Amino acid sequence: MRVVALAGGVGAGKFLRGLVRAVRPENVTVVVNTGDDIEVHGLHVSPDIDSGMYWLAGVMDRERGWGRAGETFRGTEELRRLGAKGAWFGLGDLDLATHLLRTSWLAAGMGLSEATGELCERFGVAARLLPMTQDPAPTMISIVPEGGGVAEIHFQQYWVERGGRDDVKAVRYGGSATMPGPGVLDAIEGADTIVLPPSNPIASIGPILAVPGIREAVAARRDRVVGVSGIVGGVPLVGMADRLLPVAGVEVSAAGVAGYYRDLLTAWVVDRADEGLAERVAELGIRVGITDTIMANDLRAEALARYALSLV
Ligand code: FO1
Repeated sequence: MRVVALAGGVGAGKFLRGLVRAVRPENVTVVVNTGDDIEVHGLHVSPDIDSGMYWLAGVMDRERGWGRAGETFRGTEELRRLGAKGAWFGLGDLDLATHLLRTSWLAAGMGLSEATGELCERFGVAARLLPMTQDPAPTMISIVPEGGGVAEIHFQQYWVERGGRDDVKAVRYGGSATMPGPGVLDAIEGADTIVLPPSNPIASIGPILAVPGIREAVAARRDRVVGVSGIVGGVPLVGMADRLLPVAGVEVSAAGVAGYYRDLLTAWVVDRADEGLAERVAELGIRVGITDTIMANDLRAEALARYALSLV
């Protein structure tokens, strides 16, 4: 069985660890959000690619949710001491190796997709990770700064530099002027099942769907698409979805997100805590699955992945 997952962030990372236990990793293709990518100290940082890669390689920091386990930040501390612009973004010392290698390959003319494949091979990741696009596609957030007016800033400035505390007025996806990365459309067209893991719909999945051709390709396979809600009991399991969903006019609930994806889904998995929303989801013409969606460990993630796959 060939499975494609659209992914970004912690929820996807946990889910992918379960997915490669439910399906042979060689048969899993992950289309990854690059809207979070940012250049820091001249280095190309791809947080969601690295997140997927580190989670699948088993070298992630489970508690922090991003970066490497056993990480130190001596380089970043020194950069801060030296007043480096951009040192608000914490690059771990182990993580730096990834960014240095990737950046050197990109500078030598390699594409982001090939560089991702090379890194995954060296990290022993058997699943295929494909950047949604090889073109720059930054997700931009319009905020209301203290002095008033509106300012548009990079997603990482909003989330990391400013701590996600601003009032958000709009989200703009950079991918709308780009084309899908190599292999992305073929993977979607050839998949037996397409999964939307419990990732942030606006910050992680939205940018992927905004790359011209991807939403259409997924919608064309709607009968094979299953998603898992990352909102449980009206609260996101991690991250800032509660702050971004209302900007897109989406209710912060498992039913609200199902509505946001309604043209794409054949089935939607909600947590037992949201059993009461099942009827609303079913009214959208979407099959509802109810199970325990909290992925406390790989076994729970595997059970969730198996359950989601069983619905299509
Ligand atoms: N998140 C933070 O909250 N603070 C950081 O300093 C930070 C650095 C960082 C460096 C590399 C990387 O791959 C991820 C990093 N993240 C950091 C996580 C990242 O900002 C977001 O959580 C993701 O982009 C959302 O998926």
